[in-house]
Amino acid sequence: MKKLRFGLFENAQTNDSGTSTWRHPDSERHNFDTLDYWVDVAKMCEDAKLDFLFLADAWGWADVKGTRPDICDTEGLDLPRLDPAIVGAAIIASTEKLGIVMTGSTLLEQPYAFARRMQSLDHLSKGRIGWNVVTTGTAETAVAAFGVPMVAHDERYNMADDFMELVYKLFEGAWERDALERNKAGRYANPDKVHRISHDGPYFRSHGFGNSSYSPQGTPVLFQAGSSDRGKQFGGKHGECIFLGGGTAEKLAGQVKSIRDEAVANGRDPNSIKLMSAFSCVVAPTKEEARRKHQELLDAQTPEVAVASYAWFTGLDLSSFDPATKMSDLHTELSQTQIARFGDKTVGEVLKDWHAHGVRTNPYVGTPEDIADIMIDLAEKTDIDGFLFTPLIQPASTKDFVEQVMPILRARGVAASDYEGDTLRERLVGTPSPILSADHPGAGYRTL
Ligand code: 9WY
Ligand code: RBF
Repeated sequence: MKKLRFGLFENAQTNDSGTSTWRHPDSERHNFDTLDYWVDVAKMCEDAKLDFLFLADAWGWADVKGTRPDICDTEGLDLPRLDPAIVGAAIIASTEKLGIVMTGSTLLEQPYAFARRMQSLDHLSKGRIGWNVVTTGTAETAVAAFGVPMVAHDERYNMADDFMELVYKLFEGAWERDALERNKAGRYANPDKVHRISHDGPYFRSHGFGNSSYSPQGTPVLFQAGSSDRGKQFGGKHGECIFLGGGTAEKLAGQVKSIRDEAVANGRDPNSIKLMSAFSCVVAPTKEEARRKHQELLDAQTPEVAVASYAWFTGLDLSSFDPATKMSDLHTELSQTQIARFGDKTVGEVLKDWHAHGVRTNPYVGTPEDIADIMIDLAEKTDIDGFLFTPLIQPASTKDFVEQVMPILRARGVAASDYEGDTLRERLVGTPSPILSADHPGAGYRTL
């Protein structure tokens, strides 16, 4: 079996993803706005040889019929946050090999400034940066805050395609890879290798020179997580690593196949896209202890948090519907994934599910051997390339996972015992060099 890849899902806020776990005695997340918190988490990832630390991010807040529920503040549910790129920059200094993947919105960022931010991080980290490209599902309150017009779900992806074309020009085409000579007796840069870019797209325009030079990876490793139809199309074109929301082996295998097919339709090698499934677990030396720990987490959750958090993702107040309503009858222009994932379930069933695990996948509960068996079985049946570990409480759940489960995965030969390759792209995507492979659409913008 191929060696699996591992990332840790994190969020620079107190209480993410819809479960009210910040009050748990082992949770340190209420200190998310301290450097110590992030240095400790990053070191734990690097000691465990995880491939990367992923910082999710979103804008906006839960808004139910124009009102923000008080519970969002009392439970630290969606605000306040820190900027993931700044947290990422802080982590660079205290790590050497760990990849750092940040979420950035193609709806709300300015491509020209955003490209420079990514290039700066890639330079300073010597090529350890990834960018999770999102179109921002929680758009309604976010666009109000930014003072820009609302854009519908699928159109947000058209906008994202335009954003990508412009940043590829800046990442790949503006400065050639060897433009800088840094020769005190000669010249600093070769002017023949510095180019004007020109972009007049349907949404974005830019003319002139790139603000940063070619960084170690050129384009940061491109991550994507959209599982709507339009999201999958976008991922199959641009994504090098795609996050899947988790679920049964059958569901995952279907998603893996459709994304690899989309890659082929875009002229790409289907195996060059790495697919990583979100994965949660509650692990303890005995099954009984694991079940007890899980019950503690369920008891920490309240129905009000479940309702408010679901509303944040979709704008829908599930408590206002008849519990027998079919989810497939609901519609949102916010995150459609959060309706589609529940198939034919009813509103009442989804409220129970959300109470148990929020936006995360339902956790597996068991001994370290049980969890390792489940992970290996899932990987064998689905052709995924690895897992994005989504902890229920931080840092305690990650500590349990890396101390109890990772050693078993390593002993069974499915997890690497050390970092291989210098840059995140070489290590994770397996390219022969740090830059985008030739069959990726971004490589076409490179000036040779
Ligand atoms: C995240 C994991 O609904 P769609 O399929 O279009 O912003 C795009 C959003 O609407 C979703 O796509 C999808 O990208 C959601 N998403 C994540 C999804 C998964 C499965 C594991 C992580 C995700 N992280 N949307 C984020 C995130 O950090 N920010 C975000 O806006
Ligand atoms: N964030 C979103 O803004 N929209 C999503 O649809 C979304 N889906 C996610 C699915 C999974 C399985 C995971 C682990 C995370 C997801 N996130 C999503 C990211 C994250 O949970 C979210 O930004 C924070 O919860 C915001 O408080």
